[in-house]
Amino acid sequence: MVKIAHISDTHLGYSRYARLDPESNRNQREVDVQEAYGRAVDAILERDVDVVIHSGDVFDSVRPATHVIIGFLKQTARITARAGIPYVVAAGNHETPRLRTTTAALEYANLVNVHSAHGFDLDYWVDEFDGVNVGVTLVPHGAVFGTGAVMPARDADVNILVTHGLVHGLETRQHEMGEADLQPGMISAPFDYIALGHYHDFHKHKENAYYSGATERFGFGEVDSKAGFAVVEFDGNGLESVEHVEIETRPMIDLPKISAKEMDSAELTEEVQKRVSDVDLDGAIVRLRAYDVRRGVASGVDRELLRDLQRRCLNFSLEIHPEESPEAAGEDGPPSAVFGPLGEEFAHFVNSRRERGELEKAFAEEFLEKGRGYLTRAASEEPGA
Ligand SMILES: [Mn+2]
Repeated sequence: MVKIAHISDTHLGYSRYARLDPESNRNQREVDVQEAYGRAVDAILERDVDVVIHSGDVFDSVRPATHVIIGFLKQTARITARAGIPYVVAAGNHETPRLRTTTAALEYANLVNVHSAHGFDLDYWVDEFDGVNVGVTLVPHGAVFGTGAVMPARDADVNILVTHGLVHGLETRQHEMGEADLQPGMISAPFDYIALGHYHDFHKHKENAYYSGATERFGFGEVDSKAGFAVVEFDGNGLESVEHVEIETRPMIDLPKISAKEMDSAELTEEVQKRVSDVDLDGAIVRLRAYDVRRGVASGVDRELLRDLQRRCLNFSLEIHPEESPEAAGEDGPPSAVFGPLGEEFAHFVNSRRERGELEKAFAEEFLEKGRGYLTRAASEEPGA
């Protein structure tokens, strides 16, 4: 019997919204994502697994900040150095440098004994557990395009393929850009298990191929996703079971949409009030979308109410759509205005001044760009740095 933990899409270093964690002064969502990985490590250690496999997008970017890398190494060392459990990873699209000469941040993982495939070649790792040979073929994002069908190694008892990308027939929502499609042929060989990364929901693609899902949610496209990882067991005949283990994350709430036809500002305010009453919003990430909003109505919504909601929630955004319905706007169609994140509110302020002719075009653009830069820096700067 061999048991593995299959984890993926931890996206360490992801940050969003202007709120800072009061203790560390770092972006609160970045801290959330780091803590979600820590909770996944806790849950993995409780389950007495033989191997941990990460199927990519460990980091959210090619150049994660130093504290993000250190956070990853500290948590991962609890598995490798302290518990002595092997850990293998194949890089995803988010962390793969465009240039072959750029060093990948996953190179650091070697320092805590992780076996990491982050270049442009296939890699193979093998180990033995109670007389059972487990062979893991790793196809990192950089090798996906040049690779045809991958075959299992002949001398292993349990054969696992790890790769990162989107299988045919699935669509990612919002966070991903669709730059990582997998060719069906590549994952067609008779592996005992194919550990897939990139799609953020736990998902069975084929009898032997699963996405473990992400360890957090990275936008409202994933509001219904359950964060976690998978525990996979093998017996003498190959794959025995795949179980999704959920981990706790910050609540994300998509409130029922408002149809604002014929409403004036006072009525829209009242409707917002109704939607948020009796909902536990404290600390949550909350979105409320209003459709069919007439021109000029949104700017008259009670600002005191919106400010109060923004104080209670990690982030509260009221999205204003002039279209009649979500279908008319496209389910994630861009709103005409968002009352919420500071940067978006600032952009709205500058643009409406410009539209009214109070600011010249060139000045407004420069003002907007500079202001956004300051806000972003203010949100990400470490004290004293
Ligand atoms: Mn990805």
